[in-house]
Amino acid sequence: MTDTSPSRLPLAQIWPDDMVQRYRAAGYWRGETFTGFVRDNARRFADKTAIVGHTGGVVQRWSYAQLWDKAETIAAGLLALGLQAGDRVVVQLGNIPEFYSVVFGLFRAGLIPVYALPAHRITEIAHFARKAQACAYVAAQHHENFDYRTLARELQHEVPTVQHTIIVGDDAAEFTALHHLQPDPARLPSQDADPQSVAFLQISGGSTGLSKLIPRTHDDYIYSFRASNDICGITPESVYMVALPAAHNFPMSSPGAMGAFYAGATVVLSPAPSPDAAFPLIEQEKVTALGLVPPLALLWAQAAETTPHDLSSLQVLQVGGAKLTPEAARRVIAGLGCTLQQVFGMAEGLVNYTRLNDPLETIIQTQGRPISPADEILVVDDHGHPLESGGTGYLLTRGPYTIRAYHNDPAANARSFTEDGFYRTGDVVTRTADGYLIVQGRATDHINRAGEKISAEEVEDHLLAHPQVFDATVVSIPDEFLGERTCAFIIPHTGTRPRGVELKKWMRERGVAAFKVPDQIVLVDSFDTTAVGKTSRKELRAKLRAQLLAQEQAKPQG
Ligand code: OOB
Repeated sequence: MTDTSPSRLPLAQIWPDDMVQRYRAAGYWRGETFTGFVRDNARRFADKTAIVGHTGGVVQRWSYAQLWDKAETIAAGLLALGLQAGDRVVVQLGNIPEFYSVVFGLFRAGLIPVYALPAHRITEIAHFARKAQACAYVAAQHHENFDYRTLARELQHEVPTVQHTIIVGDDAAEFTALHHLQPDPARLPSQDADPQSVAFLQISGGSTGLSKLIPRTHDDYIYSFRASNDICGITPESVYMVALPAAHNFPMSSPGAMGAFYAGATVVLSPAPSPDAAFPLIEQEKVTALGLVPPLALLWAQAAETTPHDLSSLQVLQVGGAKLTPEAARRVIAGLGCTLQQVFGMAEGLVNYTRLNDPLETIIQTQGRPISPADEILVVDDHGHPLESGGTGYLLTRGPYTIRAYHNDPAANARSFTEDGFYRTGDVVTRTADGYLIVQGRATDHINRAGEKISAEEVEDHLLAHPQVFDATVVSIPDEFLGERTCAFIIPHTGTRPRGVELKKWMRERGVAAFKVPDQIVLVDSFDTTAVGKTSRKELRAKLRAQLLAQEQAKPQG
């Protein structure tokens, strides 16, 4: 018999003792926990508005005291179902207030959220649940015309450790509705979690194959957003808007909703990142700060020129997740008229910001500098030798809020970390003499499609499973709007000619996030590997990309 019971082993994230001592002595790690700071703020800011958002078209306004009450009720309800401290729970919710009551409820119960994006489908959710050995799944009934109850059925069938599904919405079908949980307060733990323990698992962009799980501790994550608050000017008076998906690390913690809650500020949830959805809310709630990916920032700058809405409350617009070119930065500043802050971060840890009072050219030309004086930055050449400032090379980092290992993934850990604990970010950067980073590109084959990270290898695997596909190579193509788009080169099996639309439909039917479906599909007879030798996928990708771009440029305009 196979044992399907989730492991109750504590999740660990190991920094060497001397570093732990150093980070504590410097005051970076203060022994705070998520539960601790929300409980404190429920007292300090009891009646102040913590969250403004919509559930099913109805406006919700929760005070800090209400947020805490809801979190406690959810915690006691989840524990009454039989979940136990340390169990993992996959959370897949859109930008609704319940995202935070559920997450704080999980923290209060000592449970570990695994953050999925609403765009993920069964293939990804089942992978996260297996990797994390999750025993429960929390999802919205619907989001953007997708019924997550169907996904829940498949998930419970495919991953037997997942014993419970909790649905946010009126009709939970055979599952448990969030509002029908039966709280058993006697089960609530009397002590908060160990600040050095793992608080949650975040999802990596995934450069090779499927996404990895990123364990973040209370101490390290809270430090990252407490320090971000100082750099980004977040105070109790701030109104921070979550326009990108709430589960993404950028609107979560840079400084994100978590930074805003920590400060006692107000978080406003935009149900979608479009100007149509967000602009009225900015005017109504007097939003002061928010983060966007570059394509959205450009769209907003354009829409701001003709909008009837008053956006003058906006003080800081952060842009990150993908490269903002200097030209785009100028357009964003001209269109929105507030302070631009570039954010170069990663769910694994390291976050860089341009500072609000930096000279304009620094804000336009660089992706900022690290949060912490304790962030160690190495820029190395092909042989791993550190370069002088001004040199361009691979970015490696370690520090008080950068992970030392992925969860349950020895192969990825061997690839992604050096022996002395530096994380290989996979980014190619130039470091200026004053310590600012300029992102030049990626060393690995992941595609950054408007801030959404796609593993070429993962998409190739799906395409190769198609009966008419003999071979597939997926590459990124520079795109004016998205930054990068995906193109799949396909060699069909002899005698077949699959159509692009069919292959795209096939991808969707395999239950993967829509953003992974290739934007473009090109059929080819062979990959003509003679010129590059048969060894390097990387060279092949570069060659196919160059060929396509040359063809596109040769086409007559118009
Ligand atoms: C953020 O996090 P992830 O984990 O989705 O992606 C990290 C990767 C980085 O390694 C880099 O390749 C790229 O996204 N990236 C940027 C960038 N910000 C992120 N590339 C160029 N310029 C930028 N400004 O994307 C993320 C996490 C926290 C805060 C902000 C972004």
